[in-house]
Amino acid sequence: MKNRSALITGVTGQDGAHLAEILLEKGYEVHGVKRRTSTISTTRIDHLYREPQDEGSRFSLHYGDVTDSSNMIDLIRRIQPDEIYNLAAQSHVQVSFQTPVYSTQVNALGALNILEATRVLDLQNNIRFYQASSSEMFGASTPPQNEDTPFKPRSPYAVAKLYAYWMTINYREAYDMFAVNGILFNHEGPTRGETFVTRKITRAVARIFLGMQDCLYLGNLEALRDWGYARDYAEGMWLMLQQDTPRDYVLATGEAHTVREFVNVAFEEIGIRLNWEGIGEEELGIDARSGKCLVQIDPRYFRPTDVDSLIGDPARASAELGWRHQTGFKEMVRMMIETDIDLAQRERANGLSGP
Ligand code: NAP
Ligand code: G4F
Repeated sequence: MKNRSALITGVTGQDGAHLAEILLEKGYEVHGVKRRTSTISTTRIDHLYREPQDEGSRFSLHYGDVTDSSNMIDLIRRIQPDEIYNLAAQSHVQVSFQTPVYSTQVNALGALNILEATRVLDLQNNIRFYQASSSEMFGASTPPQNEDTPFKPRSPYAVAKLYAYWMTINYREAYDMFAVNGILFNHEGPTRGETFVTRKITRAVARIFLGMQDCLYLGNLEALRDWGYARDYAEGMWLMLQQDTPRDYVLATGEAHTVREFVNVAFEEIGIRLNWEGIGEEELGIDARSGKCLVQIDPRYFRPTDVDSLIGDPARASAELGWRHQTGFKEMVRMMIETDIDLAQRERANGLSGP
């Protein structure tokens, strides 16, 4: 019997790599779309990849870009996957303020290019489509947020994601396509991009522990986020495409912490308790024992408009998908710190950076 097949855009990213691993474990043939980059971008998926000529390999990579509609048509025509997961995005909210047009081309029109490719190929009723929607779309809406909460986006990233969200619904309604939105709250882990706040913190704490860095510079410490573990969320994406009827789902833990709390927990992992002194841009995180300043505010990390508070209500996913996050907040922070200490030790051994 033929294996089920999936096409993943954004396969080199945090979620794409987790999803590819999960689908391969489930017996899928997995096709990933990878952009041409000047430096190697496949470190998260290298362990999954065997040479294409290697018989039995169920994982293939294809060069592509979601902004190239002809490329999307060509890939979908050749692969004819059972499922498409559109995870490709310019996924950094702050960067979207500096690159609003580009972020819209990728995050909004990228999704449309895929949906339209399935339609022009007349495959809209053969392929199930997952769109990586985001809790960032809720923006200024009061928490807890669920599938019925109004959207009040606060960034070019969120506005672009809303376009893709509504297009996904439109293809479901207009063409009877199995097309769904996973509205995912923040999810992290050891393979999270290094410029997102959680990984930036755990990388810095690991390097401070090893004497390779003196201080961590951050922006808004009061932002409240519902942080889960990425691999749990990738399983939820798959579950959404296995249902009898297409529906949109929120995935979240239901528990939230401020950036400041994340910093405190991360430093506790290396035995440091922080005292916070001063206010606003002058606030400092001081090592309670040594008196050393370990955290400072850098206004460059403030956003023109930020999202204050995201706390998800995953009740629908729990009732209909049987989905629940498996990994707790502190366990995830510990996992990230341990991995980043290992990484920093390897960097030091290779002479990549020193005290
Ligand atoms: P990520 O690590 O930044 O990965 C983004 C992926 O998209 C990378 O593989 C990137 O390729 C690829 N990409 C960017 N532009 C592309 C283009 N024009 N064509 C094809 N591929 C392109 O993001 P993530 O955390 O895994 O998130 C996955 C998706 O979920 C994103 O759509 C994100 O917006 C959404 N989301 C994430 C979260 C979260 O908390 N992680 C929450 C809600 C929604 P390169 O490796 O070449 O850069
Ligand atoms: O880690 P962040 O950059 O994630 P953000 O903006 O919540 O976006 C992430 O989650 C979304 C889901 O809600 C995804 F759709 C999106 O793709 C991405 O994965 O920032 C979290 C909070 C913000 O309020 C930010 O202002 O942390 C605050 N923050 C404080 N200092 C910082 C920093 N963020 C970053 N990146 N860097 C800082 O130094």
